[in-house]
Amino acid sequence: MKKGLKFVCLLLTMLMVSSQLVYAASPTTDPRYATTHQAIILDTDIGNSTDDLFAMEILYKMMDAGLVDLKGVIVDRPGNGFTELADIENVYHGYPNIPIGVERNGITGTKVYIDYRMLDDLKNPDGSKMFARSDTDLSNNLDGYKLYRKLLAKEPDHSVKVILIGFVSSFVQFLESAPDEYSPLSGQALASQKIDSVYIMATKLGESNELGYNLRQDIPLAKRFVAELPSNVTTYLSPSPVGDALEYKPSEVLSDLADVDVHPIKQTYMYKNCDTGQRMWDHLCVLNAVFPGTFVYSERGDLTINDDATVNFTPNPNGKFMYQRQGGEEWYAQHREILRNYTKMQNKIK
Ligand SMILES: [Ca+2]
Repeated sequence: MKKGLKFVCLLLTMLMVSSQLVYAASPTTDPRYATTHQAIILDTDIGNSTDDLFAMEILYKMMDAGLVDLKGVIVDRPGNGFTELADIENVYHGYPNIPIGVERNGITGTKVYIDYRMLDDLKNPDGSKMFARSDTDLSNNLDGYKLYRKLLAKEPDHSVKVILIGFVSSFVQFLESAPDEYSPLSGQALASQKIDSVYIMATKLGESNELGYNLRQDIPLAKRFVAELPSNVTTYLSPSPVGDALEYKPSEVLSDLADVDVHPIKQTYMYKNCDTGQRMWDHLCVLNAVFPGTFVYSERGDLTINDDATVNFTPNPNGKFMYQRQGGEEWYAQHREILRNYTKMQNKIK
């Protein structure tokens, strides 16, 4: 059995034995436990905390294993150098042709905790770039909301999962977009027709009613996001308290990457202080999307956002929101292992 496939089986087994699991059937034979070639659009604020890098790392390796089909990456962080990081990621992991959408009108002025844009400047001893880039002139890339429209228009109905691990500027612009050359549908109608579900790292539900980092940067925008999501698109929140207990120490990261000389995560941890109190939040949205049925969620409900950066979650069997619940000690031990195994796993040679 190939190393990648073997690991996926191990991962499924680990998820299966988790005390958090709902179902009892064998995950390796039950399609409820993993997706196959699941179409995904990733929307990230890459270039701040490193957990976006781990979410991407996992997605590319899931591509290698045939679990997902990453249709596009939206970089929801305006400013020079962030889109280039997504390009470095695509190229490094062997997927240079995954399109990248750019947010040019989004949230600015937020604190960048770990600025790893220097990856694009690193050189090999012979003067060549340490991290290769695609030939694409990124200044011509589509706006993020346009890329949503272009990608979704081509996909079967109710087939795409959207993973939001940053701000929601591009996604809201997409929801509010008008018919164009890609689709005669409005953004909301396109979302309702094409998107299966949304996975967003947001709120502190389960611990408090705080809105959380990603949404509180622009509360009017967050309100539009919640109000304009189509009612048939179930949206799974991954509240920050779930990831708060998932620490991946810089020393462990570097140890797990000891066998490779050059890796975007390794060089980030070598050159930057990553001991900032960050935890591993974002990749949980990926796991939630790709292993449906293996996590425990709240009941369905409605979400409203208040001006004081709090939320109200009101149970409603017809509500479009659910939130992931925190695991126990055993669950966290297993999820630390899952994360570390993904880091250690080699990309498939293409
Ligand atoms: Ca993020």
